[in-house]
Amino acid sequence: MSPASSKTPFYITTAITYPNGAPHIGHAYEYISADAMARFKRLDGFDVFFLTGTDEHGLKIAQTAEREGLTPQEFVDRQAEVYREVHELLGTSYDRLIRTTDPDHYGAAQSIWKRMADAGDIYLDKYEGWYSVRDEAFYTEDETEVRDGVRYSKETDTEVTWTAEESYFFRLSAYQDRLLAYYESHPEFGAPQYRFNEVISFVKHGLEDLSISRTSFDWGVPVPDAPGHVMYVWVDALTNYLTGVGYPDVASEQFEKFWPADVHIIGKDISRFHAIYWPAFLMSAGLELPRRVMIHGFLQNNGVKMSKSLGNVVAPADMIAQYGLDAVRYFFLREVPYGADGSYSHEAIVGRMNADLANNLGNLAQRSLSMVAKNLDGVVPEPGEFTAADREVLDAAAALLPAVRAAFDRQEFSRALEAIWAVLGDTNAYFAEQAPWVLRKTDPARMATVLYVTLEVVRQVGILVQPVMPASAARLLDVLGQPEGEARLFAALGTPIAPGTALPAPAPVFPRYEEPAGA
Ligand code: ME8
Repeated sequence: MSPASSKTPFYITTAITYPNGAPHIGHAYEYISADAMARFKRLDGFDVFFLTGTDEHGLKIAQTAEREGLTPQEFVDRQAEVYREVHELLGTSYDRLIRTTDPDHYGAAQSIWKRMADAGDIYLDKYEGWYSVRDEAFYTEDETEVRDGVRYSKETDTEVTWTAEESYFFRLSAYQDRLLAYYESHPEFGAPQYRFNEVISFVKHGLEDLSISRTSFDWGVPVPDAPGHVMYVWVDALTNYLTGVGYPDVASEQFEKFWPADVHIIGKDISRFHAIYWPAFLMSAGLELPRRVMIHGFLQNNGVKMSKSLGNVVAPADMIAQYGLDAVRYFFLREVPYGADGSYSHEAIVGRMNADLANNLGNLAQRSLSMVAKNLDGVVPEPGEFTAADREVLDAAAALLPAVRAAFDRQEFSRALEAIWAVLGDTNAYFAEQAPWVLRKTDPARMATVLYVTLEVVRQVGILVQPVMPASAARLLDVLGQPEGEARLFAALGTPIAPGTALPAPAPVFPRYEEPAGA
């Protein structure tokens, strides 16, 4: 075994969530997708660091805390725990759950501020403009509109209020050309292209300097040497990606190894912060830029936007209780092309569970395994010479890893799963055509070969779906006699299942979803 230090590092992050409300399916979607990516890279031999967490400062948090009669600190302590529990429920394999109230994060945020100030990019002026507390974002007058006497952000439809205060500014306007040049020379930086194009056209329209401190409240990271000023929450929040890997100690082993991040996973509403402000801050601070910002879409309930007033906000816990964690993980990653907006519904989830999981994968595994148990003493048989039909499915399964890897590297999770299920479809057809239950009487040696081929495809699939369905894949690999550890890494895909492997009693791994009686 090579030592861990020789592995290629891979650093992945999610957005850090505002913990002011209850976790919803949109959050779960982001955590699940980033988690699948992190697990994929670990299985593929990378040294992964996976960061997620909570964004605990800012006016929105301070106001919510006040409404609940708590201090901001009491409020975020309580809410951070709620989000920690969601991660536990989802099986998120994070390496650190960062909180922007963690002591090391204050030092990191103040350090990047000082670097930007030293670069001459921060100056003191007066801010006058429209602020959305909900978005923690500033809007220009023409980005807002008035309806029934209330002014809203056109883009996000949240209320904005007139804000006038002394503020530090970041010279964002000076970065327009450098950002455009960077996008041009790094075509992998923003994805998917159709979402990143919006970012590019925003930058092309011209950038205004950004207000980056507030004096009207104190729930934030203090600006160095500027009493009364706290940092604009987004300066503090974005810096979490540096804190998570050891910044400001840029000479630390962790920082040298993991920075720059390989991919920031974020939703479409915050692409401007990640693909414009964040690279500009890093350029100013003389730090490397993340390699990629992957912008996912929004999930809707039955095609309708989730909102508290409509009462259609689904709690991740309820969905998991109903369908099981792995079915939910599979559904989200398979159903919606990553980047696009998507919708979920009971019918769609049950459809995927029964067709893809119970039928195509579960039945194939169960039928082949129970034939081995009944007819071959539960031992993986020695195959005979492979026919063209055998070779076709075996070769298709062996070709999956490069295809699935290429898809994951672009966060095209649905394409990866589609490729795997295409092979399962072909293998089901092969199994039906070869009819091993007939061969049992006519040609037992040939039956053994067909079962061997089928088990080998199921093994490949079991290994490859681990990032998406960790617990079910583990059970599948258990019944295939594949021990935990090396036999389950992607490196093991090239070594076919060993004849003579004793298999435990087969147990179904993917049950059909049955409507509860009376439903
Ligand atoms: O924006 N579908 O936090 P947040 C899919 N604190 N994704 C959704 C979604 C939906 N319906 N609703 C929200 C923040 N999201 C900041 C981030 S990062 C330095 C600071 C996504 O709690 C959203 O796009 O409002 C974002 O990526 C994440 O959930 C957290 O949103």
